[in-house]
This record gives sequence, structure tokens and C-alpha cells, in this order.
Amino acid sequence: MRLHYHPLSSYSRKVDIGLALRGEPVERVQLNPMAGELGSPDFVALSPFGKMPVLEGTPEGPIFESTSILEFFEERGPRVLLPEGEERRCRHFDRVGDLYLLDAIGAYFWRKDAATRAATERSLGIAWGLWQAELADGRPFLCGERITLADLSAGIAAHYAFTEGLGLPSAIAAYRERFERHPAAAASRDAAEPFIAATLPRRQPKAD
Ligand SMILES: N[C@@H](CCC(=O)N[C@@H](CS)C(=O)NCC(=O)O)C(=O)O
Repeated sequence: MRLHYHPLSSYSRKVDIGLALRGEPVERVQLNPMAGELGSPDFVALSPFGKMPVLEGTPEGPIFESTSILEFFEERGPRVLLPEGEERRCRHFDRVGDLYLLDAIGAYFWRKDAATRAATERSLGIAWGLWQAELADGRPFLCGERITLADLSAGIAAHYAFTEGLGLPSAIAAYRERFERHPAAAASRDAAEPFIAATLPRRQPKAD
């Protein structure tokens, strides 16, 4: 099986870290979005909306959507990212993390204007409040001691919120540090960082 991905892409990073946490030996194929690869007929045959990541070579054919890819592996077992009894909560926070953290930061990452910043900050403020309420009892991660699906989008979002100067509540800054203490999360962060700097000239309009 091959994961088509890019180290800067937040949803690719979600799957990349999830696969590493599971110990899945999946080949990585790095895409080149700048060369138009996401729109190529070969890529769209794998991922109909032209989005990454996509997993190629499963018995079911290609699987797109980050959560669907991770659920494919969890269904085969063992259960690592969706612990027994915590499935609904994990899926809930995964969805909230995708919609209100990653998508909100993604918008501001590419469009640095005041209106986008305000909308992003509002979404992040509400979402981080939900995470803080969950973590208030001292749990390191949303489902306990280990990183699960519930933490992947949020851990990645906390990294990008920091790099984009969006600020983090102190409890979330500490959560980010715990997340990135895991070698898989640290490797993903380190692989993304050169691209964060490299894409600066393409972001609109330029930050003040
Ligand atoms: N809901 C999708 C989102 C995938 C997504 O938006 N991927 C972005 C990169 S992080 C992408 O491929 N963007 C390229 C484009 O929209 O042209 C998932 O969970 O996989």
C-alpha cells in the first residue's frame, strides 16, 4: 500500500502520524502540488476531489479522506487510534478538530488578511475551549495516556497555530509539547517546517 501525501499538508500529516502510531509499514509517495499533480488524471483517479492524502493499493481500491484511511487500518486491528468504548468520542473530536481547527488554520495559512484572521481566531478560540474542558482533569491526551484519533488534528493544528502567530492558551501549548514529544509527531513537525518557510512567498497578501 502507498500513501500519497505531502509533509506540509495537515491532513496528510494526520494519516502519517496515525500510521506511525500504529506501526504500519506503508510506503510514502510525496506529491508535488506545485507541479499540478493534484489535478492530474492519474491522481484524480485515486482521489476524485484532487485532495491529499490518498491510500493506494488496498483490497477495496484507493481510499481518500484522512479519517477513512485511518479507520480502514483500525478495522483490521489492532485498535490503537480508536480505543474500545471511546470510539464515538474519538470520532467526535477528530471531526471537530478537522472542521474548526485544521480548516480554520488552513484558511489563514494561505490568506493573511484581517477578516480571515478574525474568523480563524474565533473558531480556534471556541475549539480550544472544548479541548481545555476535556483536559481539565489532568489527562495528557483526550482519551487518556496515549495519543488517539481524537488528538491528531488538534496536535497538528496547535503546531500551525504557533507557526502562524495565532497564539495558544497555556494548557494547549502544554498539550502541543506533549504531542510533539512523541517521535512520530516530532518527525512530522520537522518534515513540515522547511515547507512552512518555503511557501511564505505564495501566501496572500503578505503578512505585515
Ligand atoms: N477532508 C479531507 C481534507 C483533505 C484536504 O483538504 N487536503 C488538502 C491538503 S491539507 C488538499 O489536498 N488541498 C489541495 C486542494 O484543495 O487543492 C481529508 O480529511 O482528507
